[in-house]
Amino acid sequence: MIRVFDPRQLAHAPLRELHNGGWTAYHESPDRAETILAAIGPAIPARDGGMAPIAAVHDAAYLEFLQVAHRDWVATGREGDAFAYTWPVVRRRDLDLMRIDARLGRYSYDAATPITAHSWTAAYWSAQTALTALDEVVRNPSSAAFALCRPPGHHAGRDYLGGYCFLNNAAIVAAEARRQGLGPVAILDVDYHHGNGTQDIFYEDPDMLFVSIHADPSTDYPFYWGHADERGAGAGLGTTLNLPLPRGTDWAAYAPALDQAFEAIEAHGTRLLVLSFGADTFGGDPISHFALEREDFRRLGQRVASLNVATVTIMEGGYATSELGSNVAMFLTGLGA
Ligand code: SP5
Ligand code: ZN
Repeated sequence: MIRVFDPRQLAHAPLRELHNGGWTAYHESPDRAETILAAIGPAIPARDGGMAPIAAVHDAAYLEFLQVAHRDWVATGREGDAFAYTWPVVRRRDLDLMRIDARLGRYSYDAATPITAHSWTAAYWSAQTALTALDEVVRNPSSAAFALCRPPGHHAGRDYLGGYCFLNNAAIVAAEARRQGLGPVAILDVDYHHGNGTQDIFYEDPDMLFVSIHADPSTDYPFYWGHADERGAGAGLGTTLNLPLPRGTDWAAYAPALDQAFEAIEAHGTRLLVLSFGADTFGGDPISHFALEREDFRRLGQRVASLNVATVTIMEGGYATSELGSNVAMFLTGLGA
């Protein structure tokens, strides 16, 4: 199986994040990707597919903001990484504000996703890494490809960042695959956290299936999205399937949800699957509360392979850095080739 990794993704390295009311070292660190690469290599670098597939998913003003935000932050006299502290949640209006703090609030939904001088570069090459993996699957339709992406993407929406995510790699690949006529396309998200950005982007889309297995948002980030009663809206009603599971979920409890997800993916007539893969379902993850073991990632890979559908796997979360490489390698072993 082709692995894609681009070193320009490593340039994004925020110093710290707000976590449980204080500062901690940033969990989504560059060494996550380095340790995965060491365990799974070799990988090919990303090819530059340009802005068009990114602009097909994200809002133009948001993309412009991402590129200038840190520069504007510094120009205001600030040091370090940029992040918001005020959000327009009450009586939102489309105000065209220039103040960097107003723009940070307008284009984010959490305070745990700092923007550095290199965040745009890293996010851009993360998206290109995902697109290159799609391209590899297109060139060899029977195959699967793994995109070693970071920063991750599934919390980012059309015009907002959050959850360590800036550009929604899975959504960009899914939209591009559909544009190329590779559909029906489905997205399966198995990161510990609900993929709220991906869900939102396709919420009213009648022919993009989004299925997510994740920690119950009643107890876990991102709280406001990912509940079982969210099923899509308008023409997209029924094309979103949320399968929240309680803290403590192990493989025995996880596997039936996976069966349910696969039923929906097969019923959709899926010809191309985009898999948002997070290894933060691991029992040893420092910010998560499922109980999958190393061997379970092989089982997960095998179950995905048994679908017999062309699959682009995109790396999302996973923060147990010392075990992350072997967990991802295990998953790829199960996925085959
Ligand atoms: C891509 C991805 O996995 N993003 C995750 C973002 C999670 N950010 C906030 C997590 C806060 C977890 N706090 C739990 C405390 C555990 N003791
Ligand atoms: Zn996650």
